[in-house]
Amino acid sequence: MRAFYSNAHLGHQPPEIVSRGQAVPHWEVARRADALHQALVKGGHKIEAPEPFGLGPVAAVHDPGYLEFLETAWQRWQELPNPTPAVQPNAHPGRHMTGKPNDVVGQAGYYMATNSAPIVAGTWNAALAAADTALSAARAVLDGDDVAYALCRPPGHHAFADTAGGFCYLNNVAIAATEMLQELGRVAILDFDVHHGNGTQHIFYRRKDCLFVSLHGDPAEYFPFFSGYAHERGEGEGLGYTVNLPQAQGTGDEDYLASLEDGLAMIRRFAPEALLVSTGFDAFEDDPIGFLSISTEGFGRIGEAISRLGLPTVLVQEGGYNVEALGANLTSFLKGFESLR
Ligand code: SP5
Ligand code: ZN
Repeated sequence: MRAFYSNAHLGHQPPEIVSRGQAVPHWEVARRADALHQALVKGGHKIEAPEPFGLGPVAAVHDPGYLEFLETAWQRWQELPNPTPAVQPNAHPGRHMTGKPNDVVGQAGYYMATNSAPIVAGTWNAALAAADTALSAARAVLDGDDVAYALCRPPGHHAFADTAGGFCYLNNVAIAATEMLQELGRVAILDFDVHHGNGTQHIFYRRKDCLFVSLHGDPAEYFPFFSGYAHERGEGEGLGYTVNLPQAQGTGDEDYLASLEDGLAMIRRFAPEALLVSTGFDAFEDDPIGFLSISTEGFGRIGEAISRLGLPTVLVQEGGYNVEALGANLTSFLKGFESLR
């Protein structure tokens, strides 16, 4: 299997974030990518640097004002009195506020949905490289590979067209899917990260050429809280092309795999020409910010179940925060996936 990885992520070292009113070390750390990379090396996969695709495919998904903010915010923040090394918002528009500020502090609140996506000096380059990584894997599959893996860091599925949030800046899987839709009539995205892929859902919410299926912790009790409910099914022509399968806290392999089969059945019925998978390992039983109880072996069974679709597949890395277990979980997943190829 071809795998894509860029070390540009090393420039993205986010500082502490606030969780439940307390400053805590960020979970989305560079060592995550090292662990995943090592697992790929051990597995004998061919690892390549991504091609640069330029801003075109990124701008096909994201808002121009948002992209300008991401690119310039860190520099503008450094010009504030007593600047901190990271752009982090402290004032967000509420439900009834629609103004659009010029000031970088105001814009941070406008363009960031959470405080957990700080922008540091290397964030923009890292996010662009992660998008290129997903695009390179998509290109490999468009050119005839059966499966390709994109080791993206930072992750992407909480990024909306015009907002960062939840450790994400550019929506890597949405950018790759949009690129594939230039050449294909229909693609599906399956998201098994433990958090609802709220950004991805919103980007495709009104479209019928991209089916979005997500399994995640029940948002009534868990981040991202405000979307991922079963009643969200798409809008307009997109009605019926978004499928949310929320899982109760503590759900383990057996129940999860049964629910996954329901999602896979919908993908079969949709009959896409290719599949993209938002591959997160934070549904793991020992994830530090997890909610579900998937075992390392369970990820192998998830890989096998997805592989049984028999579709050309682009695997895009999302979350997973137990750094010690990440390599084993990726290895198990890929072994399960490749066992049927
Ligand atoms: C890509 C991805 O997996 N993003 C995850 C974003 C989760 N953000 C929530 C962070 C707050 C977690 N606080 C939990 C405290 C547990 N001790
Ligand atoms: Zn996650």
